[in-house]
Amino acid sequence: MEEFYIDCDGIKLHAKLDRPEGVEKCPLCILIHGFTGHMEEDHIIAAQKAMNDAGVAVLRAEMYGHGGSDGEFRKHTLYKWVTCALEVVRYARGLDFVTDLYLSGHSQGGLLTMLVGGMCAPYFRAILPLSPAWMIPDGAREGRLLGMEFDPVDIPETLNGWDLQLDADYVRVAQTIHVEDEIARFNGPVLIVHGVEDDVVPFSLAEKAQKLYKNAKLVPVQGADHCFVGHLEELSEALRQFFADMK
Ligand code: FER
Repeated sequence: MEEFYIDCDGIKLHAKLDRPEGVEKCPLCILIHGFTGHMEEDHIIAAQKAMNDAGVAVLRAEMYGHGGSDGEFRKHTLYKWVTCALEVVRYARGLDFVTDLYLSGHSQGGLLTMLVGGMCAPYFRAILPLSPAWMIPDGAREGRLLGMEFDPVDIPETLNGWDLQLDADYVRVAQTIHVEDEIARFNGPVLIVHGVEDDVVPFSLAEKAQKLYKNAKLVPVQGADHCFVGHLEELSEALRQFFADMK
């Protein structure tokens, strides 16, 4: 494992690179955590290990305001995350051992995967949104986020929900994002893995995304919650199988 920082216009992004043993060149998957998350969460580590087992190097990176990266949580927005992710993609494309590039992320990182997947479609062999929280932009437009309701026109300066504080800019930015446009721009293979009992991001959203993508596979994980607690093996198996099929 190599640990380092990727510079994003003066914002330091904390990153770790894990390469499978005994191979010189291999594919690489960028892997991003979710909202309030970080790269050491159990489901992120499980995904990283499964990908390594499948012969894929994994670049975990923490986005603005999260984990060991710069930035304040309350000031993060999806634009800032997109800007960070584009810099991580640039970094990954400069690594000379990499054959094919993949992008994956959990929840808000899954939403990011769908956005950047559309924006940089030709760069990715496939994308893997895990429990993607792609209802966030609609929630921002409708005034429903963090389990609370607010005025989506006259947005409160601070959203207080789930014991967190988030600046209004998070909502303003999310309101401008149209995930369907980026879904339509990605024609390659997509793997969605989603817990059927997820009570943070409903499973029905994964079914909707699977239908909208031209070439998506959905692996439902029966009995699993948002972070696949107690079901990490099913998540790992879905990832190993997907990468085996990519060979
Ligand atoms: C929300 C529901 C889910 C929300 C964020 C999430 C900002 C993200 C969850 C995650 O990334 O795990 O209402 O509001």
